[in-house]
Amino acid sequence: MIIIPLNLPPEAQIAWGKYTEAKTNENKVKLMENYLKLVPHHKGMGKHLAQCKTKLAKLKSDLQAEKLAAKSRITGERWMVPKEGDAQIALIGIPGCGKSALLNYICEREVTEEGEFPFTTLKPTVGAAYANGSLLQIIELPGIIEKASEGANNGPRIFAQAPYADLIVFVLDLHEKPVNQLELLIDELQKAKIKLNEGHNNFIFNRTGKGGHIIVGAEKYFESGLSGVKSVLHHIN
Ligand SMILES: Nc1nc2c(ncn2[C@@H]2O[C@H](COP(=O)(O)OP(=O)(O)OP(=O)(O)O)[C@@H](O)[C@H]2O)c(=O)[nH]1
Ligand SMILES: [Mg+2]
Repeated sequence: MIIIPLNLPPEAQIAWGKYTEAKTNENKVKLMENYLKLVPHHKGMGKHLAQCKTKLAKLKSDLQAEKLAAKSRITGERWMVPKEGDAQIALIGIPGCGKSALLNYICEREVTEEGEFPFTTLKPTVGAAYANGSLLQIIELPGIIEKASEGANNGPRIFAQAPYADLIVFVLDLHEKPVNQLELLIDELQKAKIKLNEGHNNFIFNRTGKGGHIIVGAEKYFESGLSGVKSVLHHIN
């Protein structure tokens, strides 16, 4: 909590009052900036000014995170979340394992509803947070169930997003046989041809003289026919 010095000039007192009444982060940033212009910058105010500047920096980062989350909110039939910010992080887990709770905790606000029953989050849900100066876009993907890779619970749409993430976080409910959950997640991701702990393949597209293309570096994917070809296309950024 910021403690207000007793010897503030009247105009700064009024500006502080306005700041404390602001409801949105956008207004808080504006009003704090205005307040800082009116506070005398002498030695006695050093500690107070430092506190206000720290608060302003936090407000600015919260505002940026809010804007990023709003920009990438999923509406209507749209599912794919375009990458915004410095990194995209996907939270993956079985239904009801605590993905929404974790998302809300990391983002320090109620980004999404936590449900008493599984299958509460049915579409990708996006939040944002700052960590060490980096703006992170965090996506809760709907729960993965058995046979998701074959289509269950929108599995293919979930797996279409996963390769775009810079990091996939497995969220496990420690009360519900976590090892089984982990095995299920890894199994379904592998069946969906999503590579874990490997870099992107370096595919090379060579145009042929006759108007076609040769793709170099994708041989192992082509062994599985059309689904392999689709998988290759998914892995190309
Ligand atoms: N005690 C406890 N409860 C938790 C924790 N994390 C989540 N919960 C509760 O578990 C329930 C499910 O949590 P959610 O965060 O909605 O789970 P989810 O993975 O988002 O679920 P779906 O969106 O349905 O897939 C909610 O009632 C949460 O409040 C935790 O760490 N401890
Ligand atoms: Mg959820």
